[in-house]
Amino acid sequence: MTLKEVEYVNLNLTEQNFMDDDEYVGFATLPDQVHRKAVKRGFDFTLMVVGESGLGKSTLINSLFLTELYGEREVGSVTDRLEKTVEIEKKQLEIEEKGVRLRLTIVDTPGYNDAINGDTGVKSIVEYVDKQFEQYYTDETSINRRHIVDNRVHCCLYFISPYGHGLKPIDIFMMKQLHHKLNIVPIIAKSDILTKPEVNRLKQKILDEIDHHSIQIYEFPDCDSDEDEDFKQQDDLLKAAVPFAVVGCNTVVEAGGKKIRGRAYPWGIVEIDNPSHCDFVRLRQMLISTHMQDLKDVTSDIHYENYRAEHIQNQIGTTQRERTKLKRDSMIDGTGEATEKLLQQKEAEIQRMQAMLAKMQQQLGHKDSVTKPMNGLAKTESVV
Ligand SMILES: Nc1nc2c(ncn2[C@@H]2O[C@H](COP(=O)(O)OP(=O)(O)OP(=O)(O)O)[C@@H](O)[C@H]2O)c(=O)[nH]1
Ligand SMILES: [Mg+2]
Repeated sequence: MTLKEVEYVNLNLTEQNFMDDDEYVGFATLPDQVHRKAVKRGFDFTLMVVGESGLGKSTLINSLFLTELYGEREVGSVTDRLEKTVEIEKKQLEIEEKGVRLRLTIVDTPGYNDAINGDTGVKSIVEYVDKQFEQYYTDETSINRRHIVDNRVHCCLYFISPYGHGLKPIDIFMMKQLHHKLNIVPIIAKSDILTKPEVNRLKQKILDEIDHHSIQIYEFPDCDSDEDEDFKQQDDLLKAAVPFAVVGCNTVVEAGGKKIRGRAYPWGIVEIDNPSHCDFVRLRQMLISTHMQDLKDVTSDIHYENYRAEHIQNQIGTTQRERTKLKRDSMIDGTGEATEKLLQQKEAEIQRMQAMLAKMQQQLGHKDSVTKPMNGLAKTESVV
């Protein structure tokens, strides 16, 4: 294409060019088309809660979504809600707001405990996350790819104890097991037991330790420069709130004739929806109204690509071993025509996968958002 032609194509199709509406090419409706299609298809989002036992994980997810959704229903007695989670529980909900459907999956995990089930707890959670990637990969590479259900974990709320002095060894270990697989959003649990200065101190301590141990938590994207001042201010407040200090509860208390969701103590009420009491509202705002799509994009573009690269690399390793074995056997038994053909097939397969990896590496290299080391891709050279 010549330069002149490029200039022609770049002409702005505004009213000056086309006086009559009928003469528009029509691609200005593309955003509407994309919007309509997305609304029709609905949205999937999977949230996981992880952390030590008894920190209020199940309570918080109930506070975040379930109680509101089942608002009409009779709330069970308090003891119903105090049970310890003993296995990974997946809860699925469909929420509809102004015609937009959201399929929300909440993965509640059993809390671990340094002494008792630390290792097995960690292992089963990591396995769960990997299994979702594996399923997605299988679906994506299968012939019928039309109705893939995305169960990949898009966000992990990691609960940190308010009783300690920062991260515990098990927290560091667990976050390191997970940080290249999903978006970790750290949470200070049960923050009602801390005073404001204590919360601030603990937040800083946790952030320092996260940095010191090179743990990669979810990084909030920079705000677009064309956003309005109000939005930018909200965004700054959100970023400054990490790790979110939350309070969870499923009880409604009466105060001054008003019904409030909160925890009633002899000395007063902690309102979970009050931003000056805790960061619950900010966390919900971030998860639902402002960062859901970014969490999904990072999952897909970085964590899943990491998994895919590692997976392809493992496949290359297996095929290379098969090829070596074939070669060795053929040296002993002599090379038949069938073996020769098989060897060529293996060679072609290895080359195809290596090309795929190189392409992924190149694509990811161009993305500004890639700040994390690519687990799988980093090893590419040793295999090729
Ligand atoms: N003070 C306070 N107590 C809370 C809070 N959230 C939950 N609790 C209480 O903490 C206890 C444990 O809550 P759960 O939600 O079962 O904790 P969990 O993290 O799911 O525990 P596991 O299922 O064992 O992993 C319950 O008695 C809750 O009422 C909170 O924000 N502040
Ligand atoms: Mg629980």
